[in-house]
Amino acid sequence: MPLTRALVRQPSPNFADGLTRGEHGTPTYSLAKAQHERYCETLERCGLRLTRLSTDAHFPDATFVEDTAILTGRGAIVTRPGADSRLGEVESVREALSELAPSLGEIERPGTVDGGDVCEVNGRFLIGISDRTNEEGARQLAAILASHGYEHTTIDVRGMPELLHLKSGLAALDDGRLVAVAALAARDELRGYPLLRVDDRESYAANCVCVNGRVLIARGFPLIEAALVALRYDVVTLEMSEFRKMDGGLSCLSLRL
Ligand code: CIR
Repeated sequence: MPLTRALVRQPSPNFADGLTRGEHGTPTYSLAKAQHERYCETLERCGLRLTRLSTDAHFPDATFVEDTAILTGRGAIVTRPGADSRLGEVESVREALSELAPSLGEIERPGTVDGGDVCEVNGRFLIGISDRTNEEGARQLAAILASHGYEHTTIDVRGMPELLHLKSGLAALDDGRLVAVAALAARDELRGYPLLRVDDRESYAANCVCVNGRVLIARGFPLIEAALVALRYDVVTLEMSEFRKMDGGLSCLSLRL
């Protein structure tokens, strides 16, 4: 089934006040806004109709909408983000999703789940346990998914501090191939999947997004771009420098359904 819609939220003027490990400098708002606009245009070119949520200065990380919900082919699950400063982001997302998809449930306290820890591949959900997604949140999510016929695998990434979320180092393409950083590619939980291993120098680019046959990747990572082209994927590159400064990747800027 092709994707038809996406929720996005442009960065707010105080975007730089969001959470970050600060490894890549301070973002420039005007640049982030321009990069976000290119991202939105690309989603539209891939056939998606966008719902644009409004910005709210109380939530400088709210442009990373992916963390606030899990979308499945059968409906949506609103999360409970693991960072306190992000908890309130879900309200506007819940409201917007109520018009677009049936609700399958919500993650409840004391569970926490960030959507960046959840990767669907061929109807199975890989759920990362991280500093943001706790075991209780993963358990609740797995139970909701199971009640709608979905299987899951949990992957504990707490020993991998370089990954904020599971999907900081992992993506699933439309055909079931995984794109993964070396440390994840070696994990038993991912054995058996066709897999493209990302060179350590390009680990940021593992977080790519497949939309209706196109693969969107961060610009400036020639090895992964060449590898995807060699495998005959239709690759689109996007400048992501300002979002990287806030520890965000391509997938976190939209919820796609
Ligand atoms: C945060 O630390 O929550 C944000 N600055 C970045 C979230 C990125 N989200 C994602 O990778 N799914």
